[in-house]
Amino acid sequence: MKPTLLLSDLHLAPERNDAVAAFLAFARGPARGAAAVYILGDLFDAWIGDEQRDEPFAQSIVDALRGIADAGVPLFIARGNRDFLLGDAFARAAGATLLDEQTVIDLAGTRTLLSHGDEFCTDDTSYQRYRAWTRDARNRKRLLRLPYRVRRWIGAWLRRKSRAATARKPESILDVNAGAIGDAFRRLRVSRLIHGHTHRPARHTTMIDGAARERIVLADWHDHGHYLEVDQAGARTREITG
Ligand SMILES: [Mn+2]
Repeated sequence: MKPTLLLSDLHLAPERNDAVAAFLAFARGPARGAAAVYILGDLFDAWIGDEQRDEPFAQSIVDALRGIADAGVPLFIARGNRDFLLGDAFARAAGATLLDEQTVIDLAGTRTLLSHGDEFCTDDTSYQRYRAWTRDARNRKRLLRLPYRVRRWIGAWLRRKSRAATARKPESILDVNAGAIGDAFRRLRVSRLIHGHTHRPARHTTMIDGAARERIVLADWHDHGHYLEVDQAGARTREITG
């Protein structure tokens, strides 16, 4: 049986040569032999609207995604907090299906919740206010009506602001909240949760209502490429370089 591959937080940008090379190698290699590929948010370090496809760098990534889809591999992409403006024109060009914020699938026989994961960081209240604003469809429309160069400026400003805020906040509030995780496991009746966002790769096992549940946190692509491979035999982490 072919494995399903899951990855997140690639933060691809023209200047991030290693991550880009690793992603291109992933798209040409392991992705094409997969049962399905799920990218769980922050594929791009910034996405300010689907016009970005016209930029050569974005075009090269879209082409690589298209290569996966054209090989007959179902490709699913969730929006992260950096690329929350990914839209239908992008998805069509990439041959991908955009995922809802939370998606429950049967993954190799295990009922699994897939998410970018930032909704679980409820201790960071200022971030949650920002997140709620960006996830509101009316606000997205408002943003997308602004000229592209204005959005580019806003995007750069937001990234600077986010870096400064993250550096200032205590480590503990940047991680997920245990209560929010427990609620999601119960509400969606899943045994496994796979998410990214926190850049704290790990496999956590917790008992909830007398049953063992697993939470897998995907690694970011800061040093090199990482993905999770899941099939009937279990889940394994893999690394890839360009
Ligand atoms: Mn994120």
